[in-house]
Amino acid sequence: MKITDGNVLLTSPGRNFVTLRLQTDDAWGLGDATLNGRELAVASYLENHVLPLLVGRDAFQIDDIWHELYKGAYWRRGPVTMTALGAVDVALWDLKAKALGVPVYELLGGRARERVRVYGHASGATPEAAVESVARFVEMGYTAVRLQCGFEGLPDTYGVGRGDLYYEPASPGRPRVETWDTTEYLTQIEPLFALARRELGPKIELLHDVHHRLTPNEAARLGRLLEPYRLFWLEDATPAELQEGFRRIRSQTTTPLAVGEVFNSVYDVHTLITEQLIDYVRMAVAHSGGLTHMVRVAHLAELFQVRMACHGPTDLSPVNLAASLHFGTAIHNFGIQEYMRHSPETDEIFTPTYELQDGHMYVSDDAGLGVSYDDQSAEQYEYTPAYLPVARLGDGTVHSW
Ligand code: GCO
Ligand code: MG
Repeated sequence: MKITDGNVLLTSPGRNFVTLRLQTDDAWGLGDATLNGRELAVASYLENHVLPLLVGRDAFQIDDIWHELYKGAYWRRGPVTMTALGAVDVALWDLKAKALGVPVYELLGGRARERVRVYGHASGATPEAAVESVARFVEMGYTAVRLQCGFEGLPDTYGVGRGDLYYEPASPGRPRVETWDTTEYLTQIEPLFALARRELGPKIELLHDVHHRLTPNEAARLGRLLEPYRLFWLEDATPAELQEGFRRIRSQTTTPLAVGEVFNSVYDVHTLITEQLIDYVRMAVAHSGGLTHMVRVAHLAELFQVRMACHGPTDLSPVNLAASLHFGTAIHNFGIQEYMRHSPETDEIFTPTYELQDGHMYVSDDAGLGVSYDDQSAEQYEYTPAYLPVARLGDGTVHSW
């Protein structure tokens, strides 16, 4: 079944999405090629350097195409390359599943579970508002909720949503500047979780994202400080490039650790996995070479009792969420899926068929990923350059955002 055509599609229903559509005479498949704030780099990589190599290739040779694009480029890894490769890979799985008339999870080994547990994003300008927000997620049926809030001296810190359900950190124009202060954070975070446990009881699973802002030693202190509140995980406790940094954190605390949303290769995570320095790998299917590569990461992780929990923010499209849910449905050592609701305008373009019920997601049994692309709705929204914020300390020094 030969690939006859491919299109890179840009749309911006409140935020930018890049989608790859690959076609054969009888089927089509979609892949998410969105890299927040660097969208056009991936679009150009695909259009200029990948699509010309794909037309005429057998769409069913997914693994061979993966290796040709990975090894054949000579220049390996990196977010732009691996996002482009991820879009091709997911589009080919979608296409092949459609051509065979089965859902993607069947090709990944079949169902390992009936439904995929998700966690929601609660946040508020103050600890009180954030804990109330968790309570609303619990009322909606969620069994796991991420808790972030603004603190005194840190009004615009990472993770505080502008509305209750939609979270969008990127903004048009030059990057917004946010202020960071580690002492303010480390002195106010423990009372937040104390309040949450007092109000919400011991059972609800609570998660927290540090967003790469601490050193390994500060992160170790935080992990210890939060032990009494039984976190489900502490995410991105220290900048993720330094795998060895996690040795310090791991040796000091039993708080479970998750990391990986800025990774794109198994080589970014192999020390963390093989030394059992983390509990969850949070790589995104879209940014990590697609399902083909993520299955390899999952198999390595399984050998070391590490679980998979794919990055699933709203700055990736429903195509990526659907791919993550098929992965979560089929992969034995899957842990939990991040879920932030997409806007109604986004869902109108992609019309996803997955469904949320009682804090769990169900993928449909439609052939492929169960997501489509409505060109007409998409064309209403023109690509608008937008950037993530930059963080600076009080004295003006740049800090990890
Ligand atoms: C998460 C992430 C996101 C990122 C975003 C950057 O845990 O979902 O930290 O909120 O900040 O994906 O584009
Ligand atoms: Mg995160």
